[in-house]
Amino acid sequence: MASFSFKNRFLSLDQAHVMGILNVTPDSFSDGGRFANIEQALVQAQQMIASGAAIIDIGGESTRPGAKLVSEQQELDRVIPVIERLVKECDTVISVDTSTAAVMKEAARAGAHLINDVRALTRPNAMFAAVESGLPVCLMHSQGEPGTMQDDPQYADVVAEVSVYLAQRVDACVSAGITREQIIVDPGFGFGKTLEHNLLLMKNLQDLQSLDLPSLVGVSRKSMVGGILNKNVEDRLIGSLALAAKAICAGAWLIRAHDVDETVQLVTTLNAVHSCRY
Ligand code: YH5
Repeated sequence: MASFSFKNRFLSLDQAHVMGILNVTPDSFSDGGRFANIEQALVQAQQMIASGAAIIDIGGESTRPGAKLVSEQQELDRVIPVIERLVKECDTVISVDTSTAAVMKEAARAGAHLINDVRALTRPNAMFAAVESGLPVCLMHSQGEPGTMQDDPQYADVVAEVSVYLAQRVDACVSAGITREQIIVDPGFGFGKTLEHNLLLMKNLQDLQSLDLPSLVGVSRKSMVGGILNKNVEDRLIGSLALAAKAICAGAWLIRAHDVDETVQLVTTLNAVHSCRY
């Protein structure tokens, strides 16, 4: 039974798992002050863990299309207290969704187990901070910055370009001192991609397997689902689950999701089929 190690915590590579999304951006909370926000985030995390999340992904920067950049200090203030508490109070893998070197450093000190970077360690000092932390990393493909990435994304061959980009970032990490065993890759659905690009990537997702690394897929509630079904964000669960099923069948290892209970049911069902012996 092969497993991926996150410092002192481990996840089997022989089955798929769910990463629950914990947003600690101010727009995700009513204005109850910092303490109330932390407590509310912890309650939400414990609910996701009870529903079977294998990883909790904590993010303090909104990377939705058109979102504004947050300052380093804002990001630190939002995520570090939540990481500190969760590492103490649960035995789930704790991931930090950040591109900022200082946040990576502080998150590692606070006990985080994974750095999830939608900018694949391209920001100044991010590679160095990740190497210094000794933590595994998730490298995601993106074209452009969240503020403008959906303006006019262009590719000659989106599937090939995403694969080549990820392979190059993996090489950069290995050169900097991160081992291949510490790397997860992610094609970055919705990050500088039209609906057509997202569909092509999903249809050909098995091509990513040639990198021979575990992969993460995040489609939960994204505009890709909205574009297919013409549904508002609160009505995208079924579409998100359908894409998650397709992703697992194409070899994805982790599914990043808001609706953890439903996504765990989906993943557990497919795991049962895939581990059936005859
Ligand atoms: C991802 O795919 N995504 S943040 C727009 C939405 C809904 C959700 C309503 N961090 C990923 O979740 N990290 C984010 O429309 C991520 N992979 C990895 N590794 C964006 C997000 C979202 C955006």
